[in-house]
Amino acid sequence: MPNQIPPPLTVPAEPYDFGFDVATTALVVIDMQRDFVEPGGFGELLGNDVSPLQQVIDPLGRVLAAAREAGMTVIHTREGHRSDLSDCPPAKLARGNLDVGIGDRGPNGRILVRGERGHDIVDELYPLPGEPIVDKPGKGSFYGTDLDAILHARGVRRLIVTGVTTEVCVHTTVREANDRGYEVLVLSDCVQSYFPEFHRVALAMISAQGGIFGWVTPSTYVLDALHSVHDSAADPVPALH
Ligand code: TIU
Repeated sequence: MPNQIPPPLTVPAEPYDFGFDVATTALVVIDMQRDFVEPGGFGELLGNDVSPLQQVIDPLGRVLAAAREAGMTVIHTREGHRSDLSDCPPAKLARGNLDVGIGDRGPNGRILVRGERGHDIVDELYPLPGEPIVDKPGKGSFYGTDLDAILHARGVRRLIVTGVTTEVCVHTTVREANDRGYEVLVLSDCVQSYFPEFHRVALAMISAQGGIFGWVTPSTYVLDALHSVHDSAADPVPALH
């Protein structure tokens, strides 16, 4: 076989085409946890209807499968805290004046506490062994975590970002990544918000001003690109005579 340098891939995006390859790009799946996506968790306690977030599961599942098949790095994040809450800032604990808040018991266990059922990722998108899970105390995936070290160790320079919620943990992560020199593509149908207007504007803010934070595109283009990697890898090797 000739050397295995992956082909450069290009997808249409706002504000212009985004180029990537599977070797230097990671799929980042942000906070697809029961506490945000299912009833009885932190999202609902904050007064939100969680059902819009469930729309992300199907398209994101397809991207996850294609990324795995193409051999791309896949990283999952979870927002949450130690069981003694020692890593939760008092300001975060107090925020919202909630009767039941972070660390309190809900239908899926203690809210946003590591090891509890609600804190974990939904079954449909569950990490495979070997896919790093980054537990983060805040909204951004870089703050207080080893995500940057993991990406550096793998030579990753570009991120394809998915998950919830668009204007909170996704946006904070995109901003953190941008300031650290990563090129970031956000998949518009694989991120969601409890607020349709915030979702729309948050995406517009990323690609405005020539891509001030990054690029935005629907997942179909990335699926096609990733499938082309897999298809070309599956091409029969000419027999040697
Ligand atoms: N409340 C809300 O929209 N989001 C969060 O608190 N965390 C994440 O976005 N993951």
